[in-house]
Formats: sequence, structure tokens, C-alpha cells
Amino acid sequence: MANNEQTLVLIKPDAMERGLAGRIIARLEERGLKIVGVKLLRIDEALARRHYAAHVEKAFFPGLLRFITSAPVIAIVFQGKDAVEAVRQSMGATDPLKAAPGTIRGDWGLDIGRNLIHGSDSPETARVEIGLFFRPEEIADWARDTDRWITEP
Ligand code: D4T
Repeated sequence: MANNEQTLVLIKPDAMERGLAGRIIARLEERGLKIVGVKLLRIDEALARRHYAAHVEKAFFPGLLRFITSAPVIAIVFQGKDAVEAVRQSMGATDPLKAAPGTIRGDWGLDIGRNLIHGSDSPETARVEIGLFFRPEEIADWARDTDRWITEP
């Protein structure tokens, strides 16, 4: 079932403000990942506290809260072979200065507080995070004609 793994991606406010959303989404789509859910929304404080529950006590949380609620984000569910790991790899390290060139953060970022994109860090986290942003009927688990040219059946 790893061929159909799902992960949550957020195109963060900095990417939206900088007009990078399309290019970031294109990188993941061109890699072979399939969009099965997408929406534009403004994250409010309640959703931010749930999504970043692991970080609410951290010193950087107030800044993270201001940032993530500062503009709309695009939430996307990507599906594909080992989608969680594939997205994390394409994003690069959390701190853009440590992210390899060629990754999204390594090519377009400089600051950990402006790191452009979120991707779930495990399949279990992905299930929880997808549930925060999408209702089940908003996910379209569709068969794409090109899937067999991306993943061996
Ligand atoms: P997200 O969750 O946004 O995909 O990022 P990561 O999974 O790569 O990193 P994370 O959970 O450790 O951090 C969540 C979020 O907090 C911001 N942050 C993090 C920050 O502003 N300052 C910091 O010192 C840290 C550790 C960046 C990502």
C-alpha cells in the first residue's frame, strides 16, 4: 500500500507572499506525486495550535503562530509511492541553511522561520494532519493514467 501513501503539504504564507506556490507544487507534481486533495485557507489560531501541538510550549511558537496565520496557505494531500519520505526529501532540512541545494528550502530559503513548505513527518502524522485540514469526502483517490509510468505496479 506504500504506492498509495498520502501526506499533507502546506504551502506556507512566505511562499504565497513570494509567488512561489506554483513552482513548489510543480516540483512535487513533476516528481510523480498525485494531488488527491487541495484547498486554500487561512489557518486560525485554533487550527495552528492543533497542527503544531508538539511545539506550543516552545520559545519559537509565538513567532510561528504569527507567521502561519499571516496569509492564506494552500493545503494539499499528495499521494504516491512513499509519499511522506519523498516530500520530506524534496523539501530539504527544516533549516533552509542546512537544506541541500536542489531542495525546495535549499533553493528558495534562508531562515528557519520562513521555510516555505510543511510536509508530514510520518504516515501516522500524515493521517492526523490530513484529518485536521480535510473531510474524507474532500479527498479524491483517483486512478491516473500515468501512474504506471511512475510506479511499477
Ligand atoms: P514543518 O512542520 O513546518 O514541516 O517543519 P519541520 O517538520 O521540517 O520542522 P519542525 O516540525 O521541527 O518545526 C515546525 C516549524 O516550526 C518552525 N521553527 C522550527 C521555527 O520557526 N524555529 C525553530 O527553531 C524550529 C525548530 C519551522 C517549522
